[in-house]
Amino acid sequence: MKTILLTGFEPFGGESLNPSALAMPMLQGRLIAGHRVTTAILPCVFGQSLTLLRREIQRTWPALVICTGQAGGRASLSVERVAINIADATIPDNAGRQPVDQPVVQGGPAAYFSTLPTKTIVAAWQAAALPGAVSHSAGTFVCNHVFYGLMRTLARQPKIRGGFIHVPFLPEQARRLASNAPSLPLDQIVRGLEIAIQTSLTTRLDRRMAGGTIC
Ligand code: PCA
Repeated sequence: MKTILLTGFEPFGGESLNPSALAMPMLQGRLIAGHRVTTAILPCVFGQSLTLLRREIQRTWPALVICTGQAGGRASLSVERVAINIADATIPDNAGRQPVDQPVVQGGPAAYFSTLPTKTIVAAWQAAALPGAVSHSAGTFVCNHVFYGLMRTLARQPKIRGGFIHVPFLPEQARRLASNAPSLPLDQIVRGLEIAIQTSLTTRLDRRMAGGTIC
């Protein structure tokens, strides 16, 4: 049976949980559009995260790869459109590494685009009453690093579709912060990822639609 590789990240930046990791056991083994979901949790560490992702791609040989991570402060599920060749960390990763103004890949192209049907995914989220948007920046921390490395790997494997989705804080994380950070319950995050997988497997050409984007 064909496989889908779905990844989340371990907690980072002083948090004790990461919604992208908590969603993984809830989707592990799920059958979606004739494909079996297999999941992995990546370390929030430059380099190691990408090594593990590449190993999982070789092990599972998936038809689709969606990596996910937490974007605290965002109110919507966001499907990232572009990965950039910059690592510029404002905090250390979980191994204490903090690259500043460095390329993800020396000599690599400035950017890679997601090959997910981004606008169609947002339309499907909206139809399911989930907050969703296309994002044009995955940041310059470990998520963008993994996203860039993923798309570089898949550029040589054009049959495998892939991309990155950021998810908001959980309500319990937002409550712990003094500010009024936006959040989304875990069951809605899981439903959103399920919809993104389903849509990616069943949509060949992305639709053109204005709006629904964040920077
Ligand atoms: N979010 C971070 C890294 C891990 C995660 O879940 C980011 O957006 O780069």
